[in-house]
Amino acid sequence: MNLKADRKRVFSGVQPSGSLHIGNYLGAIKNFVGLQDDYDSVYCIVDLHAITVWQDPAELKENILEVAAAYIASGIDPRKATIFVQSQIPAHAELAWILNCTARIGWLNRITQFKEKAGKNREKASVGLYAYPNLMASDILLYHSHLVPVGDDQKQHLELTRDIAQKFNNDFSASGGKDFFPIPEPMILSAGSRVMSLRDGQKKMSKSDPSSMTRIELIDTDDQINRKIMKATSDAMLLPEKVDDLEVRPEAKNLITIYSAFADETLEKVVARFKGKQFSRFKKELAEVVVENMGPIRDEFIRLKADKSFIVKVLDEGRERAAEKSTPVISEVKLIVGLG
Ligand code: AQP
Repeated sequence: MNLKADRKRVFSGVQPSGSLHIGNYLGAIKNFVGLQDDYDSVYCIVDLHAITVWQDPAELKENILEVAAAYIASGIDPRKATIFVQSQIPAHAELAWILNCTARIGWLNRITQFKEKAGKNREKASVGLYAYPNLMASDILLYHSHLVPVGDDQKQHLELTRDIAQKFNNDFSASGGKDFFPIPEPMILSAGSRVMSLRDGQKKMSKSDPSSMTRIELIDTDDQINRKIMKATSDAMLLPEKVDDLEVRPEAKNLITIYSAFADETLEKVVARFKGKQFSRFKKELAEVVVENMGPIRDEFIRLKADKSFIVKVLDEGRERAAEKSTPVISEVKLIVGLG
């Protein structure tokens, strides 16, 4: 059986867990677009991940379609890339169970995202939230993926995926597992790989933050973008003279990083342009560059959201293509493990 893709394969996903924001866009989706011409690109809507924390069922259904619309509005072409819903391919959950038996508890205990998301109430967190990284490993390995474009927050999960793949290959080397899973490489682009909250430069911009003032959402109007940026937390000083000065000024660093990512300019260039200026002046220009980039994506996103039959068709076709790619892998995994 030939499990090898003709081209190297890229896999990534976004959770339909709320309104997407510029962190998701800059840290992940924007990079997906650039890869679709050169790689066999598989972009998933990871709804099984989303339910590791409670989701309103009606909203979840809508959010799934919204992530698909956001992918396409951002420039992912469904004729080039496979766009599909994770729960529609049961092999994700099947392989995740097998990998639950490969991964070690000690490995999961080190995952910082679980600690952050579970917070003080760890005993009350779902088992799914704890085992989340194993499901993510399953998503990636099920497609024999080589590259995984993600934001900086997912780096540790990627390292775990590599450990799981290596252990699986070793554990089953005698029954066909040797080199079975390619060891995937993370792809973390520095500009925009960690966009912080507009209200707290130490906290990641996140869909689940209760305040929408902390993030710029894909759906935001130009006015909302302007207002959120003008009200973003800054500090009492003028803009810094050197990039190094940003290290102790998290809010300034965040706003300058966002500018640099959207304007596609280095931090050095942005700092040189605005050094010694007032935040109010800089924020005005920042809002302009964000509106210029996100405005057309928002308009297309709204248009696509209203065209449900098109989105459903894209997802149906994506499911078929994802099944074609993943069925031989899960069948082979079962043979290797001795199941069935
Ligand atoms: N703030 C961010 N900066 C850069 N990249 C980010 N990503 C998320 N937040 C930022 C990247 O977006 C992709 C999809 O993320 P996800 O949907 O899997 O969930 P998440 O990482 O947990 O993101 P959120 O927005 O914070 O969602 P909630 O609040 O639901 O947990 C990933 O590649 C991620 O790195």
